[in-house]
Amino acid sequence: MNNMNMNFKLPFAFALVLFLAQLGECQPGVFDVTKYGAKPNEDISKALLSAFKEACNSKTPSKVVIPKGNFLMNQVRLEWNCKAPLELQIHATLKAPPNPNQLKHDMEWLTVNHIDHFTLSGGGILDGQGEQGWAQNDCKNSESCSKLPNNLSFNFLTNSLISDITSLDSKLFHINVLGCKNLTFHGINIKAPAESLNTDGIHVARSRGVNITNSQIGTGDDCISIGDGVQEMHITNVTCGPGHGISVGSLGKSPGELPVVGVFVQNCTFIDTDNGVRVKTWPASHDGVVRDLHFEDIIVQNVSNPVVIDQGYCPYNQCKKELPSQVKISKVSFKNIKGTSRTQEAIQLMCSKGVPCEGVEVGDIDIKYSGNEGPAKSTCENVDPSLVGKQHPPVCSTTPAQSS
Ligand SMILES: *[C@@H]1O[C@H](CO)[C@@H](O)[C@H](O)[C@H]1NC(C)=O
Ligand SMILES: *[C@@H]1O[C@H](CO)[C@@H](O)[C@H](O)[C@H]1NC(C)=O
Ligand SMILES: *[C@@H]1O[C@H](CO)[C@@H](O)[C@H](O)[C@H]1NC(C)=O
Ligand SMILES: *[C@@H]1O[C@H](CO)[C@@H](O)[C@H](O)[C@H]1NC(C)=O
Ligand SMILES: *[C@@H]1O[C@H](CO)[C@@H](O)[C@H](O)[C@H]1NC(C)=O
Ligand SMILES: *[C@H]1O[C@H](CO)[C@@H](O)[C@H](O)[C@H]1NC(C)=O
Repeated sequence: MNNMNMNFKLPFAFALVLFLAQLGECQPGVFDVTKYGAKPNEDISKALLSAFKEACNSKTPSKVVIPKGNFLMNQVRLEWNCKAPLELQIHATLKAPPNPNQLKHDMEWLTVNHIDHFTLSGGGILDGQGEQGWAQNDCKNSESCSKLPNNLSFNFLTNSLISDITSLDSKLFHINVLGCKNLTFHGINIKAPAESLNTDGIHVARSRGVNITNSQIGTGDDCISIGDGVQEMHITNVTCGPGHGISVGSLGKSPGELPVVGVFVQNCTFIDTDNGVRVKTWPASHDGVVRDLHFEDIIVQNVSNPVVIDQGYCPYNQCKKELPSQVKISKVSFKNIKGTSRTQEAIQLMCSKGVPCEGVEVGDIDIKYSGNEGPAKSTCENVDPSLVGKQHPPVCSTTPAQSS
């Protein structure tokens, strides 16, 4: 391009920019919910839905924006055949109705379904206002207790990103992920009190390529729980606590569960949690497969049970515990795990006598028991791990109950 051409084009481009700027708030591709009737401290559900539907019909990438401020939001499901990538920017604090009886039981609070190239961002806060709901949760007494809505639900998203969002005090699970492919969570902050029941941080099932990075999760239940059918999941630089740690499972309770294959937990820290990294399967279970789990570079601080395989998991004591789990666990490694445990049980590898664990590798372990009843110890059943590097406490060395 020669100079003359440039000279001619620059002022023209400048005029075009001015003209676009004069269109003012109607920036192309930006759908601000306040232009659709959303008002502070009022329910924005309808406005959000309208803005979303228009954005979704746009043939070029679009943004739905919830600006800074406090808004109420009822249950919303964003689900449409979007024509181009769509970003939902939540800069606001959104509050759920506090009374769970006001909510439909067959719907989450905010659901996003079936979108390719979806992004949720904006640094906003989703406040589930769960306190009233927790008081009604009777999961301790009943198995069919999942009647409270989850906070955020992402289903069948592909190539998507959830970043820079805070979820507070969900009524039940904070974030539920099902059927997604290539979904990244980055910079997520989840908070609920240690005593809130079943407020799992992020639960993922039947998904491939879900990554969770640079996030902080403190809840009353699992930090991250991994259900059946999860493949190629990477969890990196996540801090958990309080709560129950990162769990694969529980598995084996229902027939037809899909294998869990390829879970990588790296550079994660657990503070004041009940467990660190854990695999749990039910006794008297259906068949199942868990393969290729790798836990590496983990710090535990004041964690009750830092490393756990529990194939006799039966939280409400309603199982036939004498019948073994049929979920086969293989190719699992625990490497470079350091810190302190709150009980002597630093390492528990309790595999099924029906299908003993295979290919378990334990690398460097340095866990000190912080109490004074004696040293930290390990307990092992039906597993014969290969040991690499140094283990403190010694792992599976003095256990009589090795598999034969
Ligand atoms: C997920 O990402 C991988 C690697 O980038 C790609 O090959 C695959 O097609 C993606 N999956 C979907 C459903 O887009
Ligand atoms: C998840 O992380 C792994 C390891 O860093 C990477 O190979 C993979 O591409 C990531 N997946 C996505 C969807 O970003
Ligand atoms: C780990 O995540 C935290 C946010 O929880 C972030 O501040 C920090 O920079 C991350 N570290 C690395 C090495 O990415
Ligand atoms: C873990 O953290 C270390 C030190 O911050 C860093 O060098 C390494 O790349 C990290 N590993 C992963 C998988 O992020
Ligand atoms: C260890 O964790 C327990 C349970 O969360 C907590 O009550 C206790 O204060 C913690 N101890 C220390 C020394 O942080
Ligand atoms: C968060 O709270 C809302 C309102 O109770 C609920 O609908 C939603 O499902 C919760 N999210 C998760 C993932 O638990």
